[in-house]
Amino acid sequence: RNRRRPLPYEHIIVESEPPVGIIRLNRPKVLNALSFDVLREIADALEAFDKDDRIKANILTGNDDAFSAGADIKELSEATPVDLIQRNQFALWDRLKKIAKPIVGAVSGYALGGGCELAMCCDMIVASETARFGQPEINIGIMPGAGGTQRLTRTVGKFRAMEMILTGQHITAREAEKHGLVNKVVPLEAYFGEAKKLALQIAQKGPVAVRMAKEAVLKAFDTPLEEGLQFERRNFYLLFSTEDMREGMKAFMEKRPPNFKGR
Ligand code: DAK
Repeated sequence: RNRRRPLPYEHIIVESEPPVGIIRLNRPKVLNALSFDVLREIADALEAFDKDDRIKANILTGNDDAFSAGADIKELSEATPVDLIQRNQFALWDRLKKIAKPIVGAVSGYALGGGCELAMCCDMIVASETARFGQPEINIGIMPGAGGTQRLTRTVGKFRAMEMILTGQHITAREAEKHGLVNKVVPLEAYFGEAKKLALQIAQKGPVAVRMAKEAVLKAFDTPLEEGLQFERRNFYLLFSTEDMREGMKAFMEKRPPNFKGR
């Protein structure tokens, strides 16, 4: 319990508090700008938690002032298309997309550009009242490049997404809540605790069912309904082969809490 293990990370702080894995972006001087190395570390840490049986859910967070102000503009300013291709930064974003265990984003302060896109890679978002979301890339002559035009549009709708992406204006946590971009907004002192509550709640469920359910929900983003329903059905059938399913239903009938084993 509350074990902290020092890991070889430079730009993030990783805390293993089974059943929750916590990843904090830690470049406060640049508002947690996402350099290539930060992203790589986030992907490494999430993959390590995916392999750790004691961890059932993750929290991805920054600090009170910034979740992340986006891609590291210093690093990008000199880049050529060939640099971008060679660095293959998109591969890192693809790794984030493949994380199997749920990720709760705990967002306070700025979540801009790549930072907003990183928040949208999470499965749920708890925001502090001070959080601000935006895709300001247009202000520096580019456009969202890590899913913003797609994920934001699917989440808040075409008109709102156009406004944010074409004007670069930020929206407040309350507006984000109204438009379905965050699960809940709480006072500054409470956002991390709320995120943890959500993670702990999920951690009590059967891990295989959680994993299959997450996968099926994400499938809704890139499949037509019929195909998505087929996918859901496969995962549903599969859960009937787990010990956790027998245990869950047995526990219900015996009026006791289930003892899930992730088998
Ligand atoms: N990159 C680098 N440094 C940043 C930064 C960023 N995105 N954001 C802030 N900083 C640094 C500032 O330069 C400043 O450093 P010093 O001057 O003290 O050395 C320090 O953080 C504090 O920032 P400010 O002094 O500006 O603080 P303010 O409170 O006045 O303003 C702000 C806060 C968040 C409104 C402002 O810093 C700001 O507008 N920041 C930039 C926000 C932004 O434009 N973000 C979008 C970046 S473009 C890709 C995938 C994705 C992307 C790119 C490629 N591939 C897969 C290839 C994504 C692109 C983006 O995100």
